[in-house]
Amino acid sequence: MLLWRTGRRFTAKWQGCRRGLASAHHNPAEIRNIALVAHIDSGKTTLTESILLRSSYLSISGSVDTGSTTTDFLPAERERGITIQAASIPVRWKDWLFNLIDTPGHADFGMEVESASRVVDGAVVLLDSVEGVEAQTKGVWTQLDRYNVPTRIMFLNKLDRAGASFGASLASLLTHRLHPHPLALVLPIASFDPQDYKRAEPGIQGLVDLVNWEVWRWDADGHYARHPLPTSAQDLAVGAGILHPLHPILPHLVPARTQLLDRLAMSSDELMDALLDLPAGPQGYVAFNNALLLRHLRQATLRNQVLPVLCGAAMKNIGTDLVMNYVGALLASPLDLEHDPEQDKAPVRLLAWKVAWDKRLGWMTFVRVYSGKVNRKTTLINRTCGQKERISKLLLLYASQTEEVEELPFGTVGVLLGLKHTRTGDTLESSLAHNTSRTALREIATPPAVVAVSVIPNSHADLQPVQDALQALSRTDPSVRVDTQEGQVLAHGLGALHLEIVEGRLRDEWKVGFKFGARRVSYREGLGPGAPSADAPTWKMEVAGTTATVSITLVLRPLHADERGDPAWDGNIVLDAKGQPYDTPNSIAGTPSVLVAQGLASALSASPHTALAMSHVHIQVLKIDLPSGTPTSILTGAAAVILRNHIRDAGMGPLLEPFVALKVSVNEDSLGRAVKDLTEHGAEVIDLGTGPAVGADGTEEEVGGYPQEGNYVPPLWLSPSGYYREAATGSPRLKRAINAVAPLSQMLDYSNRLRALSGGHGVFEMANAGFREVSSARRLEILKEIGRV
Ligand SMILES: Nc1nc2c(ncn2[C@@H]2O[C@H](COP(=O)(O)OP(=O)(O)OP(=O)(O)O)[C@@H](O)[C@H]2O)c(=O)[nH]1
Ligand SMILES: [Mg+2]
Repeated sequence: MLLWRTGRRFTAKWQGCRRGLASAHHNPAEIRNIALVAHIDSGKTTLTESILLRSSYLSISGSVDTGSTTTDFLPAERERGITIQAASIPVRWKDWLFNLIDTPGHADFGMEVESASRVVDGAVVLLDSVEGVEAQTKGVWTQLDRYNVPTRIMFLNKLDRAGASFGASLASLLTHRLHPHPLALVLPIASFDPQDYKRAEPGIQGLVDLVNWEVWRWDADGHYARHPLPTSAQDLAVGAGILHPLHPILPHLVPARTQLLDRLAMSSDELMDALLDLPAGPQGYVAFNNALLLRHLRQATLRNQVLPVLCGAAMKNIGTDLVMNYVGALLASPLDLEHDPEQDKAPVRLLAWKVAWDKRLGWMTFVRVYSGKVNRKTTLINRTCGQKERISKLLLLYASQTEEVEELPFGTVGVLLGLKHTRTGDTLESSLAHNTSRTALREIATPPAVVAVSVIPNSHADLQPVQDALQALSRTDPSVRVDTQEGQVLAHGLGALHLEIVEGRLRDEWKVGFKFGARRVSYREGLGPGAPSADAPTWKMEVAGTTATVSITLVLRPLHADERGDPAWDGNIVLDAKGQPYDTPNSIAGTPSVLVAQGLASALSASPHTALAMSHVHIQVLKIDLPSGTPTSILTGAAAVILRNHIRDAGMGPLLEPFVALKVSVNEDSLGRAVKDLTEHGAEVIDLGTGPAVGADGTEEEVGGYPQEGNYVPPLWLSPSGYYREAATGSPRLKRAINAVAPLSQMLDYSNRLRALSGGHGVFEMANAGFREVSSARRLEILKEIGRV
C-alpha cells in the first residue's frame, strides 16, 4: 500500500472540512457502515467520487478514466482504471456519518469484498443498467449473504448510456433471483421533452422521488432543482408545472406510488389498516403522509422484505444525493444489529477486517469496533492467536490520507498502528475483559486459490528477502497463499490478474529481486469410491508409557451436484453430529472440536494419493472418544490420521480443476471464430447473448426467476433508448455476447488469443466458477503434469 503518494492535483481538490469528522461523532444511531459492491465497471468508484463531491468533501471530482479518483490511488489502479483494494472513507451527510468502503468488482480481488462484507451493516449494490444483473453481481450478492449484511439498496447506474433500461434492469433482479421484491423508490425521467421519447434518445435528466413525491431536475452542469408534486389529480394531470402536460411519464406516477404503498402494506398490518381507511380513489395514496411511508419503508428494509431500488448516472452526479439520503434513512446503524447494550461502556471488542503495510506507517490494522471504545492506552489481546497487542496510534483513513484520532467509539471503523501479530479476521479484546468464555467474532473466509506461479529469486542472496516479502504480502492479502513444493517457492492466487498485481507489488513495494516462472492452475482431488477399513476410525499412541486409543467416528461422502462447498473449508463441508456446521480450524484455539477441526483441515490439505488438496468432500463428525486422562492436544494429530485413513481407503478420487464463467463480447463478424476457439479450448458455450447469463458460480441461471406478479416493473419505454435496443436486437452492427464456462487452465492467455481473433475489438470478463471434475483425458494430462504417472 502506497500512502502519502498524492500528486499536486490530487491534494488540491481536498477541502479542509473533513478534518475532525468522525472523532467528534459519537452517536451510533447516526453511523452507517456501508460498502459499495458490484460487478466490475458498474461505477462504484465513480459513485464514491460523486458522493465525496456532493458531500463537499472534494471541491472538484476526479475520474477513473483519467486516473484521478480519491479511492483508486494505487499506481496499478490508476493505470488500469480498476479498483484493486477496498478503500474506506468517512463522509458526513446531513446528521449521518457514513463509513464508505469502495470495493473492487473484479473477481480476482474478491477477498476485499469478503472482508468488507464482514464489517458493514449495509450495502449499495450497483448495476450497469445497460447490462442488468451480471455474473459477478450474483457473486457479490452471495458474499453479502454469507455475512448476513442485513440491509441493501440497489442503484441502477449509467442510465445516461445508450441502451440503458430502468425497467429491464429492475426485471433482471427478479429473473436472477436477487430479491423477490425489488421496490422502485424513484422513476427516471429520460428527458423533459416528450419528443425525445419518440426519438428514442438516451439520457437521464431527472428523477421522480415516489416517496417524497417530488421531481428532481438536473441541468447540463449537474446542478439540480427540486419540485414538489401536487397531491390533487387535476394538477398532476397537467404536469404540475414541471412536466409537460403530454409527458408520457405523467399517467404512471400515481400507479407507481400506489403500488409502492401496497407492496409495503404486505409487510405491515398497521400500514394495511391505514390504507384501508383512506378515501376511495388514488387521491388518498398520493396525499399519504410521506414521513409515515418512510418509517414503514425503513422497517421493511431492515427486515429484508423489500429491496429499495434507486437509479441515476454517477458520472453526472445524477441520483447521488438520493442515494445518500436513502442510505441514511433506510440502511441499518450499528444499533440495529445485535450489540452489547452498554455500547461505549462495554469491554472493548474489535474485528480486524484488513491488514495493510505502509513503508512510513508500518503495519496498519483496519478494525471495526463491536463494543466499547478503544484508545491508545487500551491493551488488546488477540483472541484468535492469543497474543497481546499494543496500539501506538489510532487513525481515520481518507483513502490515501490519514488523520490521527484519540479514540474509536462503538460502531465505527478505523485503523490501529503498532499491532504485530494480528491478521485479517482476528478478534481483539481489551486485556481487562475477564469474560474469556466469549468466542471470537465470526471470521472472514478466504476464497480458494485457483492459480499458482513459481517465484524464482534472482540469486541465492535474494531468497530470504523474496520469502519475507511474500509472507508480508500474504498477511495483507490472505488470498495470496505461499508454500514451497520440491524446493520451489509458489505463490497461489485467485486469478491471472491477481498474480500480475502480486508481481508488481513485490517489485515496486518490496523491491525484491525475482522472476515469475510458468503459471499453472491449482488442482484438487475428490473423494474416491472405496469404503473405510475397520481400523480407519481409531488412532493409537503412547501417552506416559501406556497406549491411548482415540477414536473419531466420521461419515464421508462426495458432495451432491447441488451442494456448494464451504469456503472456510476450502470447498468441503464439515458438519457436527446434529448436522450443524462444525467449528472451523481458524476459530480460537483450545476446545476439543477446534482441535479436531485443525486435524481435519490438515488431512484435507493433501491427499495421500496425489498430494493435492481435497475438495467436494462432505464430512460429518459423529463422535469423539478420548480416554479419560489423555490430553486433548492429541486430538489434532488423531483427527488428521483418522481422516487420512478414510481418504486412503476410499482410493484415488476424481480430479478437479478451476473453471471460469466467461462473457465475451465481439463484433458479429468475429462471432464464429470466437465460438470455435472457445470450444477448441474445452469451453461449453451456454448461449450467444440471447438466453440467460451465466451465474457467478458458473451454473446456468435457475429457470423461472421470481415472479413479476405483485411487483411494480415500470414500462420499458420509460428508458427510450433501451426500449429501442430491445426492439432492434439482431442488427449486424451490434456486438454479440457469448456466455461460456471454460477450464481456467485454457484461458490464462485468453486476452492475447481474443485480441488476435477479433482484430482487437473483443472484450471479455471472467468470474470464478469453482472447481469441477475433469474428463479422463484431462485427468491423465494432470497426473503427468504433477508427476504421478
Ligand atoms: N456513461 C456512464 N459511464 C459511467 C458512469 N459511471 C461510471 N462510468 C464509467 O464506467 C467505467 C467504470 O467506472 P468505475 O467507477 O471505475 O467502476 P467500478 O465499479 O469502480 O470498477 P471496478 O472497481 O474496477 O470494479 C468508467 O469508465 C466510468 O467513467 C455513468 O453514470 N455513466
Ligand atoms: Mg472501482
